[in-house]
Order: sequence, then C-alpha cells, then structure tokens
Amino acid sequence: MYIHFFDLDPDEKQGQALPLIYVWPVPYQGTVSFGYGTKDGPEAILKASYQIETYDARLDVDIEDLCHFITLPFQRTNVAGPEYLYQDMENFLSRFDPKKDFLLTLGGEHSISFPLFKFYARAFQDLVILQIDAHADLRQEYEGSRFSHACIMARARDLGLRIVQIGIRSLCQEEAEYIKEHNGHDLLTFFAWELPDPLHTARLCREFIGHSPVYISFDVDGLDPAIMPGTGTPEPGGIDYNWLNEFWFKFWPGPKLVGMDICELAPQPYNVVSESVAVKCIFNILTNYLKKQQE
Ligand SMILES: [Mn+2]
Repeated sequence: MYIHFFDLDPDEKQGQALPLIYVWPVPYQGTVSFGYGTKDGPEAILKASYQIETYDARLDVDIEDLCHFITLPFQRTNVAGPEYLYQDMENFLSRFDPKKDFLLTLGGEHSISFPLFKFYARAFQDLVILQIDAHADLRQEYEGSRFSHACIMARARDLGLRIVQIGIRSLCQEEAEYIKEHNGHDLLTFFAWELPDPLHTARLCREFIGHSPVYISFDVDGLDPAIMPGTGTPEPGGIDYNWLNEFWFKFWPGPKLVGMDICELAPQPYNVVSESVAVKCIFNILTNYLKKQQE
C-alpha cells in the first residue's frame, strides 16, 4: 500500500518541530461531464510520489526537512450527488481546525473543493482562492446542478471569496460577461492566451491578494495537455510546467497558504506522465512556500 506521501514515514522524523500537512484522498467522481477516471486520481498521485526525488535542487532543500506528511484515510464518496458528499466531507472536517491545519486534498473531480472553501472561509473571511484551471467554473448551474465541477468558483463567489484564476481558456458567454464585470475588483483572471511572464503575474497576484491568506485549488487541466493528458476535459494552449514553477518561485515569500487541493486527474493506462507531473506540481508549491517561510 502506498500510504506515505513521497515515501516519507512521519515516525522516522518524530521530535522535529516541522509543519504538518494532512494528505486527504477524496476519490469522488460524480458529475464529470466527459472523461472518466478521476476516482483513481488520489491513488495514482500517492503511488507516483514514491518515484519523485525529495530533494529540490534549485532551492537546495529536501522536502522532508520542510514538513511532515500524514495521509488520512480515503474519504468514502457518496455518488448520489455532491450534496451528499459534502455532508460526509464536512463531518470529517469537523475534527480539524482551519486556523492551524493544512489539508492537501487529492481529488476527485473539482466539485470536492467546495467544503474546503467553506472550511477555510470560516476561519479567514478575507480568504482568496488561487485557481489553476482551463475552465472559469463560474456558471451558476450546469446540467441541472449548482454543485457541478463546472460551477465550483461561482459557489466560492457565493461565499464572498475573492478569486485569482490562472490559465483560463474555456468558458461560456455568461462566464465571459461575469469576468468582464468583476475583473480587477473581486476577481483577477489571467487568460492562457495573454499570460504575462511569471514575475509580472506574481506581482499582479500579490497586489490583488494584499495581506489576505490564500487557498490553492488546482485543476490539473490548467496545464497544457501535452504534459497533462490524463484529465477528463483537456484543453490545448495550457500552462507550461516551467512557467508555473517559476511563478511559485516569484510568488513567495508572500501570502500565507492555508491549504490546497489538486483535482481532475484521470490516470491513463500505460502512461504515468500525468500523475508524475501532478506530484511535481504539488512538490513545487510546497517547497517554494515552506522554504521561503523559513527564511
Ligand atoms: Mn477545469
């Protein structure tokens, strides 16, 4: 069984006062519109993490010296609909403290983010969601559901949360109009076709975020399908791996990160590129954030 994220056993480092990160697998697949397989995402990410070097050569730091990982049991996922899943997730989350506990949630489709938005928004009213995604996810309703993965950021707006979106390139007219109206006020959208360089993007994000804490909601389809083929709704023209890594490098030191999720990974048979890229993306976020917190 692949339980220890990055093959790091927290018991081996007991006594070291390092930040704790709870890895929470939520293999929910309910409202996905096209591709299938997001229920296998969490397991594929855990498995792939065993193959990844834990030393970050650029930052000259090993992730095992930055944090401890504790993998939580796989969340039971009720497929009757997101409302049922949310109840189960909220029950589980009631044991955690949003002020102190960093959850790294492994989806599952993007609808799994909503209980986490609510969880952290309770403690941080000025929370900003940093969304990596090909899709705006700002529809009020999709295929009869308000809690579809295609509406997840509209639900974040219902909670009063500000959102930064990076990599967006697939949206409907209703969403385009919403973005026009809100961009620069309570929403900051970077379309993939006009993405500035990482340094400039990081500066604009930090200006918009100010002193507010951040929660990262990472839909893997934000990346280019050339490096992330394993996802349900691939969209060409996505974010480049090195661009994104450079962005995190320039984004911190900066806003406090309270938690994150990564979702919509649908592993492909005989091809481990997607889950390996997903693990590296998680790794880069954590090493850049935690290392610069220490400095
Ligand atoms: Mn998406």
